[in-house]
Amino acid sequence: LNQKGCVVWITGLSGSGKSTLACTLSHELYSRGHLTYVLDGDNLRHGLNRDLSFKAEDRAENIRRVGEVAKLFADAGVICIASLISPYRSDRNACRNLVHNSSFIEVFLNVPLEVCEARDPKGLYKLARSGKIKGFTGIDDPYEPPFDCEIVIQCKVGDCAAPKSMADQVVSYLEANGFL
Ligand code: GGZ
Repeated sequence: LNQKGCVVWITGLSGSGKSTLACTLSHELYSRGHLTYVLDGDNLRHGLNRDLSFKAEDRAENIRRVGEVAKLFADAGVICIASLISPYRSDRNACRNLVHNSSFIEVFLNVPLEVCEARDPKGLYKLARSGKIKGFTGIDDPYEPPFDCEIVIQCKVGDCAAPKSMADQVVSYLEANGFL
């Protein structure tokens, strides 16, 4: 394995396309002969993190655990792709410090709330708007965008890039910075 491990940390709202980007990026890197592993927030909440709620303290613990696991993968030389809402800057920065700044690549999937809400793939925004889910990120719970992250993927109303071109943006960064 001729590869330096790293953590690609994808943050953004529910419905912004984090899981799709993670999966597309993973396939793209695999096809180029790189070893990757995807840690998806929503999936991990069915297993490793099944005891955690969406309160701020539990989100912090969720992100801490995933950060620790991501670090193990990176230490093993794997490109670990983590996709979690991770709405708090302090939690993301704690991961950055844990993993080591030089191998932590924060990707902000910047999709307007109205776009995420129009997609509403699981109907969760609808439930949040009607008050059936409380503390939903972007509705009645905060999302703190990064001040300064390695990659910003912009999506505007009516103008979102295809997942493949978003993944290519990350691949270019990894190439330019010696991770591939
Ligand atoms: C945000 C919630 C909530 C609340 C359930 N707030 O889009 P999804 O459905 O498939 O992914 C979301 C997932 C968020 O899990 P994370 O581990 O990524 O969150 S965090 O990083 O904030 O800990 C969403 C679903 O869980 N979901 N309730 N209240 N998202």
